[in-house]
Amino acid sequence: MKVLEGAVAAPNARIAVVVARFNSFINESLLEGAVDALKRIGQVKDENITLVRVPGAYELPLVARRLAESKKYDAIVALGTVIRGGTAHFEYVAGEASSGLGQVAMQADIPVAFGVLTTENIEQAIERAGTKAGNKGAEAALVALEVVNLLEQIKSA
Ligand code: INI
Repeated sequence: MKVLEGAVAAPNARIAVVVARFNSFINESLLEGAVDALKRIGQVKDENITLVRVPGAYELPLVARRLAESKKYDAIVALGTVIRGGTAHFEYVAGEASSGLGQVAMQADIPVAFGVLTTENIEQAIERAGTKAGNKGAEAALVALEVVNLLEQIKSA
């Protein structure tokens, strides 16, 4: 049986990390987790990581698309936090971020990891940004590297 499964270390990978400023106190922890995971676990070189800041999660897909189209990156890690408020705004922002980033991955044919928290409240976001529920930024970064390696394996299988 042939099994294709990507490793996590990707020393030659070129990664763009796109992070939203909205809810920045959470997003900076996601970013810290993502960069730590890329470098320490993924062995990605500092000079091969590009950080891009955008206003909010709604802007992630367009900017991710431009980055993907530049062909300068093997994967994109998108980071943001959408916290439910009293209106339907949450649904629109979270929905666009999610479906937009998915579309970018499919159109550009590179991994676009979804490191966007969509939570009911601030506590849930804090829990997922480096406290008791781990760090979703780090998880997204590692997923991006694994899929980069998996796609490479599929190509050469
Ligand atoms: N952007 C976020 O990243 N998270 C949010 O929770 C959020 N809320 O709730 O409003 C948010 N809004 C801004 C949005 O991403 C856009 O920047 C804005 O609508 C302009 O396009």
